[in-house]
Amino acid sequence: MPKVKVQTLINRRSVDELAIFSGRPAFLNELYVGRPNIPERKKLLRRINAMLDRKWLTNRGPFVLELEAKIADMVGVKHCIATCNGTLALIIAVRAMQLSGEVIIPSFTFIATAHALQWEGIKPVFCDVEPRSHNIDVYRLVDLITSRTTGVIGVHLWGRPCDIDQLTSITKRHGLRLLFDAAHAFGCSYKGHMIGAFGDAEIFSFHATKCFNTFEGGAIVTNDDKLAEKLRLMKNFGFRGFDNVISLGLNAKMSEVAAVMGLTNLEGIVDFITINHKHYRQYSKELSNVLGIRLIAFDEEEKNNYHYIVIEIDENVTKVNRDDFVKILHAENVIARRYFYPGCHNMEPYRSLYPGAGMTLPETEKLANRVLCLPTGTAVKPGDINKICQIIRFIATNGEEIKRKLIGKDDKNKKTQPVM
Ligand code: T4K
Repeated sequence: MPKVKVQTLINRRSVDELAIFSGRPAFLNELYVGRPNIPERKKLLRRINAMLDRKWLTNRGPFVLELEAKIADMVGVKHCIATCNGTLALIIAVRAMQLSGEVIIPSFTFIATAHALQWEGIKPVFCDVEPRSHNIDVYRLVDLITSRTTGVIGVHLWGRPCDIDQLTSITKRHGLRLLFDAAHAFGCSYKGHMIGAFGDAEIFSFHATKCFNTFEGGAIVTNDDKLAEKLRLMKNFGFRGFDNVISLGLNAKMSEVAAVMGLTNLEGIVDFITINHKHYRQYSKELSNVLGIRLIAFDEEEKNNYHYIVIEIDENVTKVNRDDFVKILHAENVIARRYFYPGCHNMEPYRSLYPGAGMTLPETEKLANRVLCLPTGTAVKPGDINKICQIIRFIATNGEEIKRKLIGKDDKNKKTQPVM
């Protein structure tokens, strides 16, 4: 991909100069949410060569074992079980924890959290989120517990921990298992302790778009020896030694080349997070006085990976709604994302299975229509952020006029479309 070059067209004087109308895009090439962090190539290639020379490509290879040990040490847990992705980490954790019946999760999450349960024949019961934190609302959760409930999956959305203390005490009180989907939260802490050490287990995603990636990958971390043993069997067909299958299992192993990427990225993670942190501070500063735009804040007393730059758009103030912001930004080549629109309960199969779910999820429904993720990470430069913020400010301060023009444009398009 060519390097992103920025055009100096940001000081727009009129709404017509927006690319969605007749202007030139602010960026020549697309700026994405989720461009992968790439480690130092020499080190990466050196390890790949060692792997090739050794002719050991998967199945408990030395690089996977090294990565597991390093992650367990970093997180402060006894066991790390590396997997081929975060979704399979969830699926085998759900199974190994013997979850069944109903499990409570937030609907405002990536679809994999719900799919892992449904895949295992478990009903995901969607709980609303708390509007400030975007995380599962522990007070609403209590009302959803029934005799069929066996567990809760808390999601540390955007890397910001959910209310772990409350979730721990509620699940203990009701005899439920507690799993955390920490897909976003590698490198983050809660009350000074690293995410990964809470609940019965936590899972990470090391997908290419995450702060720390192994191309594709994931891990389950836990302090529970028995659970760890089960998980290790499950991720490898249930094999204990040659020819000896002692339980049901599937193939959820991480490959050596993924671990190579992980080990090399681990050496760069402090730098990646430092860049993310700087970007977060810049966004925070440059959007601080834009009316109708709220940047989701991280608690800087804790460890954060600052990997998601999330804004909430208040259409009542900006006059332009979130979806129109998306269209305008995309026209400028800023590929902002509507994570996690429209909420799991509005996607299949859940929309058909539980058609009334939205009635009990008012905050989720609101957020799903207000939230927007902006580009950050090592592929984004401070000058890019400055321009993105200028565009956002321009949209927010010229909302009325932009909205009128967008409606006019839509009407025109409708008229020019042939009648079928
Ligand atoms: N739980 C939660 C809470 C999660 O957020 C996720 C994953 C999981 C569980 C499951 O973990 P995994 O099984 O995925 O390990 C992306 C990721 O695919 C997904 O991992 C992630 N969450 C989710 C939040 O985002 P999409 O559909 O947005 O991916 P995609 O392909 O549109 O990529 C996003 C942008 O990144 C693209 O617009 C361009 C850029 N990109 C992407 C890739 C893959 C690149 O520049 N290079 C690349 O190689 O889901």
